[in-house]
Amino acid sequence: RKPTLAVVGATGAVGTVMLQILSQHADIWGEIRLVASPRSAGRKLAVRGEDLEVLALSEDVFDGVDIAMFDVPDEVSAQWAPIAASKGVVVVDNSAAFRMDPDVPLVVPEVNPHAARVRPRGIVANPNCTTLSMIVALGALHAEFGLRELIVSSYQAVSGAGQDGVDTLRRQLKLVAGTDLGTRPGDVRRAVGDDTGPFPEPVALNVVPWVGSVREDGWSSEEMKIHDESRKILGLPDLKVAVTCVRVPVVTTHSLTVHARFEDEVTVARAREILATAPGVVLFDDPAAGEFPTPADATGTDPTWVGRLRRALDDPTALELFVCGDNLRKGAALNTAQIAELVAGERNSS
Ligand code: 11C
Repeated sequence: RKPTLAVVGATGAVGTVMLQILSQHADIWGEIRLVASPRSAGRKLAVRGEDLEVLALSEDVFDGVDIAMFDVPDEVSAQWAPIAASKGVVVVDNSAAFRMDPDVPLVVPEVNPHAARVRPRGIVANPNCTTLSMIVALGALHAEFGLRELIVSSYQAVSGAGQDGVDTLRRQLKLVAGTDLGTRPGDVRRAVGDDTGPFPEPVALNVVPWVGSVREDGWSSEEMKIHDESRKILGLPDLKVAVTCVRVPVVTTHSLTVHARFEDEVTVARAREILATAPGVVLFDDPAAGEFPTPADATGTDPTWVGRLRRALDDPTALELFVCGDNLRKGAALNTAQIAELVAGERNSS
């Protein structure tokens, strides 16, 4: 029997990409059940070329389900993932609710696939989209060189804040397009007014050094996620991670600058070989020919794009790089689907 899959949060921005991915990947699933809040129940959505009716989230929708992919707010996952797991469902959860739970593996199939097999709570967590936008490339470099320290800055797309983030940028762009705004103190802020949506400051014609909510000692929740999740995924509980998260006026694809320090001296030639052959990574790095990754290239694609690879000027053990990853695909829906496929594959291999 082919496994039954539930997609919980099927109508959201990430859920929509999940359904596209299910229609594009090898069809390993038997029944697919689409689930959302009662508000969206009854809608029809296409998956695998078939229109399916969305069911309201309830205990009964998990009857007979083998694996469920959740993309819902943290508090909905916190409540419903354990309910589904108690019915024997393996939950692959894309919220932050369980990522740092020691009894929940945090999995990136290219980096730590083995971790998905040990799941005492019946839940496997999917990392944050910013962590995911860099970790496949860093995992490949770590396997070769042994990572000691990361210093990263993010350039995050507004879709990380959901549809509200995208709508806010579009609204603000209309207000500033074709003007000379950005030339006088406060002019962008006055044009945008209080309409900053999910962001603390205007995001059009601006960069905002804040993502997420306030944590202790001046850190943001997003920065803490990158710090803690990188350590857990790479299995390096003492990894030094310095991170600053920044929102930029880009719709899709998170980018990061990375300074990565390793155990011994590194060469760019060997790093290039590793990145050029690592699954899930594209090396796009020929500045003389105008080639380096940007969100405009990476959006809608699966891999982590890497460019601007250099050895640090003052440290032969460190590399500098620039990475881009589609925050809705590898950053969310794709990695979740890959984990679900990995778990489904255990049935054939055990
Ligand atoms: C953003 N990365 O770009 C965030 C959203 O922990 O999966 C991430 C929410 C999460 O705003």
